[in-house]
Amino acid sequence: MFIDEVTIEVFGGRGGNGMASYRREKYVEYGGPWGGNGGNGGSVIFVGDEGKQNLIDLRYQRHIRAKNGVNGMSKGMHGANAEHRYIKVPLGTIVYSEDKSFVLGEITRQGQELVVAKGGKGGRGNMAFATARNSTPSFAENGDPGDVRKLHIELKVLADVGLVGYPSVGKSTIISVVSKARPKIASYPFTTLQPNLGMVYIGDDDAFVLADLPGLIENAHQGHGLGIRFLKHIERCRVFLHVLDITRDDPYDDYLKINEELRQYDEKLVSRPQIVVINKIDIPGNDEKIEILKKHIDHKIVLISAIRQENVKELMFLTYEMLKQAPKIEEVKDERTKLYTFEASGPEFEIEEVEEGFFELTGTKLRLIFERTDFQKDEAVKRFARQLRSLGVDEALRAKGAKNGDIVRIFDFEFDFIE
Ligand SMILES: Nc1nc2c(ncn2[C@@H]2O[C@H](COP(=O)(O)OP(=O)(O)OP(=O)(O)O)[C@@H](O)[C@H]2O)c(=O)[nH]1
Ligand SMILES: [Mg+2]
Repeated sequence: MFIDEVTIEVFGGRGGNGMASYRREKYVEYGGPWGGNGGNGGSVIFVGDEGKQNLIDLRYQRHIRAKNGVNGMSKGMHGANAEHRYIKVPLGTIVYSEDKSFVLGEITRQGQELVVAKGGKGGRGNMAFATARNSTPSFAENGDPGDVRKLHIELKVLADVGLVGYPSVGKSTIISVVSKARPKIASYPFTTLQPNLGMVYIGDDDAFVLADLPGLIENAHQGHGLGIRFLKHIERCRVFLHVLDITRDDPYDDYLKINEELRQYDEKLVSRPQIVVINKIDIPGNDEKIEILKKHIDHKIVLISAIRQENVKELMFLTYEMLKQAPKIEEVKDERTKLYTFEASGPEFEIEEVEEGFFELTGTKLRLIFERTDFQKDEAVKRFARQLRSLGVDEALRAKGAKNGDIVRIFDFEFDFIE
């Protein structure tokens, strides 16, 4: 099965909590704070891997979690950072937000990394809070939660050169004689149901990636045949090998129709460098059709017999030369989408008066300091209150008309408002 679209959920690990503890030593009467920091949570990281051909692995692991950081310990020991969770993905993988309104990034190179869910920072232990004024703080910070996101993942095959043409013209036969790819070959249409990639070596050091694609037919862009589903995989080919079967009734008409399909899908595709490959010349009696093609087509034309491997090597050399001249294709510039980093966005805090005397507080900064607070500890709660004050929350509440005894809800907790 060829999977090129999948929706998954990723979870960065939670940061470990900081520890609140004290030094207890025989000869030290008042031991100082001695709680270590929590370790950072692991991140979920995609890594480009040439060996992967499609997204099938993700299909079977829709929820990907990285580990939590280890909590801080006493005796000043810090918790260990959690290891990151690395997920291998094929080159050409594009990571979108679930609704596809944003691109988080794209993997185009072997070994390239993309953090798709960042782990939370570890909380600081009480050791870290000791100051001249408060030398024995009793509280520590909780670790931050990791990112949690739903993502839409799409693969657009990254091939340099794409074989396009009607079904049964011999595209798979060509890739099978120039690379190690071994797609199914048969005389019925739509033998190829998914893109096949093959490396074509030119001499000792040079190579390019060739893609064999399912055959196109008229109105493919409207979903006919295997249709549009695979057209996206040729978007990023820099050179097309447009394969014609000389034994068909009117190969020139085929040529026009396929080009029209490309144009309908994306105007840009028709201006890409193209070599017209006339295949099956081992079958005699088609000279007249060859003359018509030569007369009407402006692109470079190469005659081959894929099955007899005639002129196929020469075709690959020529393709390689054309590829070297061909313009680079920009990385995903999906006009509908813009690059987005998922950085926490939105106001630091917001206040809504849900009903008379009942206020609900939300916001990004507020969430962060809330998550870090250990509400079991008096001193930590006091610190939380101070942080709210310096954020300007108290003042804003008062401005909204909050009075003594009103209730203020902050995420999971409710507090009394005290003037
Ligand atoms: N005589 C002759 N037959 C060929 C040649 N190349 C391919 N064929 C035959 O044409 C038929 C179709 O070949 P494929 O390579 O499967 O064609 P395709 O373009 O990949 O077809 P789809 O995957 O359906 O789009 C097979 O029966 C091949 O053996 C050739 O050079 N000469
Ligand atoms: Mg095929």
